[in-house]
Amino acid sequence: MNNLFTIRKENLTSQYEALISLPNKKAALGNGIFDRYENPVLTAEHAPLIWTYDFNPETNPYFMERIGVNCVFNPGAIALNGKFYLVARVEGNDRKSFFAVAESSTGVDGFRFWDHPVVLPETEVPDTNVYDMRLVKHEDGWIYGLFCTERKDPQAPPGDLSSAIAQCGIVRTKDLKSWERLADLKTSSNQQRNVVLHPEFIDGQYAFYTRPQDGFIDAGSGGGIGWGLSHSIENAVIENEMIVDQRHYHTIKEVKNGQGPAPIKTDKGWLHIAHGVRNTAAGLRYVLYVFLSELDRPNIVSHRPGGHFIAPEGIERVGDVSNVVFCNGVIAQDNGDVFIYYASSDTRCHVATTTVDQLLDYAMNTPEDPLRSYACVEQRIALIDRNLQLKN
Ligand code: M1P
Repeated sequence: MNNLFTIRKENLTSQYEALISLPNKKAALGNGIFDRYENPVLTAEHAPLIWTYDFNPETNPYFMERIGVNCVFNPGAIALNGKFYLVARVEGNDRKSFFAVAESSTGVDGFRFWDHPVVLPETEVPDTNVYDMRLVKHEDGWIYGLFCTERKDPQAPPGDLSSAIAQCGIVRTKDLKSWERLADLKTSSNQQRNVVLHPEFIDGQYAFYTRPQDGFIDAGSGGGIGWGLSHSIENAVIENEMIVDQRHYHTIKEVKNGQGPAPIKTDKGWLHIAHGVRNTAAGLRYVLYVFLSELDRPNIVSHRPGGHFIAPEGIERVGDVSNVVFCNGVIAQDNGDVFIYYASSDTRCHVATTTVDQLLDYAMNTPEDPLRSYACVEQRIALIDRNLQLKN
């Protein structure tokens, strides 16, 4: 066996093991709403070396990378039997994404990918690209994964090799190992991304959060977080789609928005984490926001804390698609602890921790966006004056 092969293999293996065993610590004093952590929980470097290198010295004498991984982001999340699982979007150097399961016993560090990525069955019309799985333990007993399936737009004019149609693919599993593909969700919208299954039946039907759009990137005259019901999950069809949370001029969600993970059930209502997008001279800026909806009517919003909940900071601001935070995975434990998995700049995955009580306090006591600078100043002066009174 040649020396170069052995040295590279050994060094890369110990570097990989050091990365996986790196303990993660809470970052210094946060904002009281959630805690960030010092290290990302998953990155391209967390891809097992057996995914990317050929370990045969005969066929790979330089121990050269054969099939690279570009980034690991936008994970769905679920807790099973006391362990934390992320079903991450892994993007190869070839730009195609696939899903892979990473497991941890702490939820904040030690995430290790299983040996094999998810084998996602195709439908009759194969997906070109799949991404952003939302995992939901539904009360029917299945774990569902709703994800975006993207195919070339058949109406694209010749020479246009970018236009795509995004729709919602659906799979289900009991163990995250074998996955049954169901028919894609049917709605009347040209484009559907960020579709999420509500964990409970509503009026005996499956309930979906949707995001109807006119174009692949642009909301056009559509957009907003939608809602619809379907009698079947095997052949899910939404006939009536209503908008639950609209886009709004001069807010963090003026260009588009989308439901994040399935909402968390609390005694005060359903807690939602969503993303909002606005345009800037530097391109689109994605932030996370929170809202609360009624317990019996999850499609009716009761509280809308103004502004962003998490915005990209520091290293999070830089990546393949910079200035983006995106969340499609959250784990709420029975003791009230909440693990929010978010990705930054379509490149890596992070965790933020908080509790259901903190999130409810935030959702119910943060004032709504008053939509005008003058009204924002009034809102802030009211806070200052109350504080000054307490000081005196
Ligand atoms: O690049 C930012 C995000 O863009 C899309 O989200 P949305 O449909 O809301 O614009 C998705 O492709 C998402 O994966 C990506 O992180």
